[in-house]
Amino acid sequence: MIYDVIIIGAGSMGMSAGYYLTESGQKVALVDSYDPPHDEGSHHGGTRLIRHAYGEGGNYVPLALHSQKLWEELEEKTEERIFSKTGVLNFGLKGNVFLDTVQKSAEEYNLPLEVMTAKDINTRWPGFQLQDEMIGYFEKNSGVLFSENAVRTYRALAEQNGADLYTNSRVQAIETEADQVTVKLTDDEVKGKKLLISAGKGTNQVTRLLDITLPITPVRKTFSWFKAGEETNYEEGVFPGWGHIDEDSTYYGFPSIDGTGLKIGRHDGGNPIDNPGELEPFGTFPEDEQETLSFAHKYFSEDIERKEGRVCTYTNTPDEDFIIDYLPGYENIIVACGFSGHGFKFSSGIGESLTKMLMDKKTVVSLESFRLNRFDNQ
Ligand code: PYC
Repeated sequence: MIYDVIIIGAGSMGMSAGYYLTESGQKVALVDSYDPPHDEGSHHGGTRLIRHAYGEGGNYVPLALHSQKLWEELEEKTEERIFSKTGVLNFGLKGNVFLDTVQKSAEEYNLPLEVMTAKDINTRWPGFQLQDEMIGYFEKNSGVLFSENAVRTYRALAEQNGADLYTNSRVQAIETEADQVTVKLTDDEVKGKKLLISAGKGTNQVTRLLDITLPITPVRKTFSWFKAGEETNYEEGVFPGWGHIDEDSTYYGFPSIDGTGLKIGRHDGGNPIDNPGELEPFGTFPEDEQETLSFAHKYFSEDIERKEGRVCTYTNTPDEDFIIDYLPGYENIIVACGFSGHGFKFSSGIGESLTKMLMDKKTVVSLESFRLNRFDNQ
């Protein structure tokens, strides 16, 4: 059997593409080193934020809005829990570039955005204790995505549509011809007309089989769930999703969902991963414990305590923008990687776009800013 498309890496982007491809009648093989959803990629830990007024750049807004629409369609189609409209508050000091970009993005795309003083914020959400000089931008239409549910749902639909999954399968070699790609696995072999490589932190292990190394750095990250004395201040329905940005650090977090506890992670920094197969467990480094707890005590409440900490990965590009492009030298291989810790929210829109690219059709939203040639002169 010759598949229309082989996908190496069936996490957020790969599984979404698997779903949209099979919806379009394509015969698809999905290969993954584990059994998705799993906790070795960038989709676990239950939740991710979706923000529309985008601080990383206004160019992301059309993709964020289109992805939001697709998430809502997925939820309606399956009745699975995919999105919760908690709203998202970005806060920090006035004049911060990220916050200014949030405001400009909202203006450019006419998105509802409430400008709030620290006093407004502390009054509306008593779980915050922000200092007077801080400001916040609240977007009520954004919120929380249930990332593992989403990957599980895409998988179920792709399989119903006839996709074949090769789980717990490692890629050993890739052979290419003009109109065919052969992927050799430990105990199997799959052949397809086109190949999508969306292998997260393992992407360069795959592309190096074709002598190509992409400008991406896998990084070990941590996040934790916390309990507070006044639990009700932090519950979904009361507390928003949020991001805090200042000169030295970026933190993000989620309300407590179904009693899981307030979730907090640090977005910047992390520990570069030398061997993608091995991640040091939570607590290995002193900052795993200290950073988010100090943050919670400073901006939320002194009585907050950690319940549980976990480890995940980001795959960062030098400019923290994504890579979605043809693999240099190949017309039948596309790579989607380098999501730099802010990609999950877009995975519905990116999976749909990858489908269009693989079927030689025009994408709904331009992906021009994610091309590899931006690194040509670096
Ligand atoms: O992009 O908002 C985000 C985000 C939250 C957690 C990791 N990334």
